[in-house]
This record gives sequence, C-alpha cells and structure tokens, in this order.
Amino acid sequence: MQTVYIIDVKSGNLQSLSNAIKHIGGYEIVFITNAGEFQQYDSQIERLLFPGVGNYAHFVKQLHDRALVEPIRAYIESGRALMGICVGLQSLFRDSEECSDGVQGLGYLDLSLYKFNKEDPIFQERGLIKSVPHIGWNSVSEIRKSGELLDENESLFSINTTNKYYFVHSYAAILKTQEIKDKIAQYASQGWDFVYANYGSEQFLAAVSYKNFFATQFHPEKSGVAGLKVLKSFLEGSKYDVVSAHDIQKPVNGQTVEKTLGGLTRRIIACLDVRTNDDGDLVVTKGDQYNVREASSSDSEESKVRNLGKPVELATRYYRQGADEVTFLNITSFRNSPLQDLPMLQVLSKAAESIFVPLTVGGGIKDMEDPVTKKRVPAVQVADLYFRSGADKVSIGSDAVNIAEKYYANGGKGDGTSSIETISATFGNQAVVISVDPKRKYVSSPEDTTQEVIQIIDPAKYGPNGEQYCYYQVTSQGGRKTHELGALELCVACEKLGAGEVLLNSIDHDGSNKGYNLELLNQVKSRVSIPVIASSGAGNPAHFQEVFEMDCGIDAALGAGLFHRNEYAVNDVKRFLQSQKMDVRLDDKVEL
Ligand code: 1PR
Repeated sequence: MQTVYIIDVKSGNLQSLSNAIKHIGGYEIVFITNAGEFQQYDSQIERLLFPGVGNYAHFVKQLHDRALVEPIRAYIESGRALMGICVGLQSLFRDSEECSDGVQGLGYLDLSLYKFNKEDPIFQERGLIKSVPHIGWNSVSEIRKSGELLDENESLFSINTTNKYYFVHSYAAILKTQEIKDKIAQYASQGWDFVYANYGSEQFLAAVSYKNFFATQFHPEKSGVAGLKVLKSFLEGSKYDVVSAHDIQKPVNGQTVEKTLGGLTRRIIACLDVRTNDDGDLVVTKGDQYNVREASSSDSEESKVRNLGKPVELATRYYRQGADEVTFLNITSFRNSPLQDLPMLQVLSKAAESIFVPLTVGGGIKDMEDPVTKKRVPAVQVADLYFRSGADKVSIGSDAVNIAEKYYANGGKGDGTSSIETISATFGNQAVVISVDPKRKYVSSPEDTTQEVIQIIDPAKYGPNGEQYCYYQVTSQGGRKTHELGALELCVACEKLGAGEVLLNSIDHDGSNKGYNLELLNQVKSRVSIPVIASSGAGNPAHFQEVFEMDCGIDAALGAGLFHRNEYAVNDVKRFLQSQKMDVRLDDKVEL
C-alpha cells in the first residue's frame, strides 16, 4: 500500500478527496496540516495533493500562517509529484482579483486570476446575465503539450476533450488580454502544458502541468468516474495516455446536441428531504406543499410521516443513475440543533464515501447555542461540521430570511456577522446556497405591497377575488412562518451578502407533479446573477425540458418525488433531454 499525502489547511471538504483516493484503491492517506508535519514526513512523500476550496486570500493566508509555503516550494523543486486542485491551482499563480489586500500566491506562473464577467456579450445578446460563480459540468476545449495541440484520443492525466468535469469557482486564470496569451505561449515554449476551457466568451486555464506538477481548476473528486480517472492517472504517474473509447462519455447513438451559451451541461439534481419518522429513524420523506404526513385513516389517528427510503441508499442510487448533484435537506432541523444531530452528519459521511458528485446539505445552519456547554457556536462552525463530513455546499433557509430582513432594516447593508457573510468569507460564496420557500400571494394592485409584484396575464390564473397581481411571500421554518418579504427581495439581498446560488422552491408547486413554477423562477432568475436551481413540481422529463427552455436561462433543475416514487430514474430524464438535443452529462459508468 502506498501513501498519499494531502495538504490540509482546514479550508473545506477534504473528506471527498480522501474518499475518492480510497475508492481508487491501493493508497493510504496522511494529512499534513503544518510545517512540522511536513518536515516529519518529507523524506517519504512521493505524491502530494494540494487541494484548496473557497476564498483565495483565506487559503493563501492559511499556507503562510502554517509556514507551509517554503516546504511546498522546496518539495516542488525537488522534482516530486504534486497535484493542486481548485484554489490549490489558483495559489500557484501570482495573485488574484479576489483579494484587494495584495495577498500573493506562490507565483509559479506570473499571471493573475480574474473574476468571470457576468456581463458576457454572448449572454447579453440574448438579454441574459451570465451566472457567476461558474458552477456545473463543463468540458475542456483544448489540451496543449508544450504548445502542441493533442488529438481527441490523447489526454493529459486522462483529461480529454469529450468528458465533462465539475467546476465551481468565480475566479480563474482568464485569457483576457493579448499580453496574458503571449505569456502563456512563452510558458508553453518552456515545456508547460495547458488545458483550456470556456465559460461563455471567456477562455480560462482548466489545468496546468509542468514537469512534476499538475493542477486542475475543476474538482476531479467531484467529477464522477471521469474525475476519478484523472486522480488515478496522477497517482500512477501516467501523464500522457491514449484515452480508450470505454472512458469517453459520448451522446447516445451519436446524437448531436446543443452548445449551451456558457458551455455547461443541463444540471440535474436529486433532492432528499430527510427527517426522523415517528419511530425515530432518519428517513427520506416527501410531501405535498410541505405536508409530509400520510393521509390518516381516521380522525383520531395521528398520520404517519411518509417514509420513502433510507437517505444513503437513495442518494447512492441517484448517483449511480447519473445525478449531477445530490442535496440533503434536514427539514425539521429548526426544532433541534445539528450539533446534536449526529445521524445527519453520519448520513453525509456515509454518502460521501461512494458518491463522487457534489453534495449539498441544508437544515439548521445558523448561529446557535451548544445545548451541552451553552456556549455560542457561530454558523461558520456549524457549516464546517458539515463540510468536514463531506458536504461541498451548505444551504441556508430560515436564517436567510432573518438575515435579509435585517439587511433591509439596516438600509440595504450587512454587518459582516451573518451566517451568509461569514461562511462565504471563509469557504467561498460557491459554498453558500440559499434555499427559498415562497408561497404565492395575490394582491389587487402593486400599491398594496412594498414587494415587487408580477402582473398576471392569463385571466384563468387571476386570484380568487380577480386579483391581477401577485408576489411570492417567503416563509421560514419549513413553511410554518410567513414573512412580509418577497422571494425576489430575499434573493437580491442574499446575493449582495455573499450567497453563491439560489435553490428556489415553490410551496404552491411542491409535490404537485404539475411542472415548475415558471413565473416565480423567471422573476428571480432575471434579476440575480448567481445560479438559480429550479425546484418543486417536476413530475416528468418534459418538465425539465420546459424549465431549461425558459428565456431566463435557469442553471439547474431539481427533482424529488418523481425519483423517490420510482416513476423515473435520473438518467431517464437525461436521456429524454438528450433526445431533445439538450446537453447533459450521461454517466452510466459508475466504476473505474
Ligand atoms: O430553514 O435552514 O433549517 O432549512 C430547512 C430546509 O428544509 C429548507 O431548505 C426547506 O426548504 C426544507 N424544508 C422544510 N420543510 C420542508 C417540508 O417539505 N415540510 N422541504 C422542507 C422542502 C423542498 C424541495 C423539494 C422540492 C421538490 N423541500 O427540496 O424536495 O419541492 O419536490 P418535488 O420535486 O417532489 O415537487 P432551514
């Protein structure tokens, strides 16, 4: 058994990376958290992984504070193998627009990182905003070995131009100017290899390699089998392999598919609402309009919580069916503290052992009091617990509503202390999802509310008293508490405070199988520039097509009930979308 060493500066989910290596097999893992440990193992290290998640400045500062910069530099110079991942790659560059205070990276490439431009002309031509962060599955456009273009069947550490890889970042080494392109060409002439990708009209470096070091902007440990192959090739030192036909994800029957504006595939998310049932077991449940209890047989009998299966079992099934992401929502967490909610943490750790796509977890993320010590536990620490158990993103529901209310009461400003602000400052905004639970509220005139209204065009959809306007009033605590705040206003405030994605539910459509709430999705998506996930109401594959075809450019679509009730498998949805020429990641292979 060989040993792989992983640099751990406590900046996010390293559990998934270590799970991916265990899954590949044949390696044991040692984490290195400071200079002393580096020194202790230095003479034995042959393969070093250098993963980074979240905020560039936070990550680089951690490297300095832990005195790891020099040992890493010396290690690279000694000619041994190192693989950087995401912010690990970014830290090899000179600096990043992400930090205004002049924090410097390791400077192996004398280039800077820039934020993606949400005002991308390709999107603007269609009246759209490009979502930033760049979240989802993209392909790479070109692989160049010392400047020479590789063929379609050649690869750099198994990265090839056909497969899809999972990216999640706002900043990248974007080839913005001729000067940058010239510098890259110069590096190529010195023997550097570069992998390029595009997000809309912006081209950026998806991977770099030079002699013994290699780094990817995407997350191989979250890129399904295609990503596991990349990790395996690095571990085995197979730098330039020919890719076998078996390892390429081609559209079924050679179908031609669209090229999406950004280059990302249509992302399909399987969601599991989890709670303890009346017997105290953690189960996946699903209701209609947030009522998760069965219809009771008699008035006197308390109806039971619907039990649709075991969380880890179902999540693994959806991964094997090709889900691009899996979300767990602990739907009753407002009643108890996740600090004592160890079963949910266990669910997550167990799921992360065999699911190699992103995992999101929600429920009860807020500042809280430790029920045992009575000490205040900040939300960022609660989130950290989830990240350590294998989550890539946390989703904030009820607390987001309170935060947005304070934001408006404070004249449109945050105070830096909220869960959204603190978690995004530490783990990056891509790690913070806002889960919104709105209900339609009809009004007779826009003057009847301070929230922005939607004019209802179709008379058949007017309110019960002929109201021609509505807005979406947000709720907290799983729909129990209603607030005088619109879904749009909530999302706008949360984006300003640092949220990276919106999971937009609709209580009116939840569990209805009648399709997504297009009116609500359109209102929010047209006004925020972070990705928006459509949720609630998916009943068949055509509903996914319908939501992706909307003009506003929805980023991902989530389904729950239709998967849990076995009406459709995730890949049924994807195959259907592909037959409609939509670009999806079809990954039926689950083993290396
Ligand atoms: O408020 O931060 O503690 O988080 C609690 C989380 O639990 C929130 O994200 C909230 O949306 C969720 N939640 C609370 N109560 C319920 C409930 O159902 N009683 N579930 C609930 C929300 C929303 C979707 C659902 C879709 C798709 N579930 O994820 O799965 O509506 O369903 P469908 O495809 O079958 O229509 P906090």
